[in-house]
Amino acid sequence: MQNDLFDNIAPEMEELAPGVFLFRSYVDENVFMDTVKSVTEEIPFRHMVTPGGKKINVAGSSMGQCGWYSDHRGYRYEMSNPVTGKNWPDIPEHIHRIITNAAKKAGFNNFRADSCFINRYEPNIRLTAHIDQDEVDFTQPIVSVSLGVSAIFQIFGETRGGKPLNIPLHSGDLLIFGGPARRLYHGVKKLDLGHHPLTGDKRINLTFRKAL
Ligand SMILES: O=C(O)CCC(=O)C(=O)O
Repeated sequence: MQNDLFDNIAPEMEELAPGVFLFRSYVDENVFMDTVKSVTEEIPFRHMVTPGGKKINVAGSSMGQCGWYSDHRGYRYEMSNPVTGKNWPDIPEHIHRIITNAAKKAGFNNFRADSCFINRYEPNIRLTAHIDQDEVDFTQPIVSVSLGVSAIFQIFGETRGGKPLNIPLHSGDLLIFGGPARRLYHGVKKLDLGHHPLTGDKRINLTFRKAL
């Protein structure tokens, strides 16, 4: 009874639209930032290119059993890092626990990520609207964690146009989109000039997926 009352005052999770779940200030930013630092020491952030040869403005790195990759051969998941030939670093078990628990709370009971793409946004950089469609099973959600400078995440519809749902994401927020929202266009608005003690003028986003 007490819990119900408390949950109503400070809900841990809000469903913003069908399949879109927001957990404000949910993660310990330092714990996630430590993982980002150790992964990017091994695999520094880099700008990949699209299959058409355009530089991707958001720099990326990966951890997990497989890593998202893009070059002239197309968008895909790679079982090892094509640059070094080595496996991607593992997703630490304590990070898995946090992500899997959040997914369960949103009703995704079988979610265990096998891939995490780490995005780094610099001031004025945006992520154009896209659908994540290189994964095998679209019944699995996407779980995203934001660190550092705040940004506006946008969810459109089944096309890029129209009025988006704008979701401000701050450091420590966790967002899940799955179910009816899994195959909607989404992107991130141009990053405003800002400062955060953890990341300076940048924003980091970790996007956990079940890709295989
Ligand atoms: O940076 C974000 O909040 C979202 C990232 C994203 O949509 C993606 O990596 O596909």
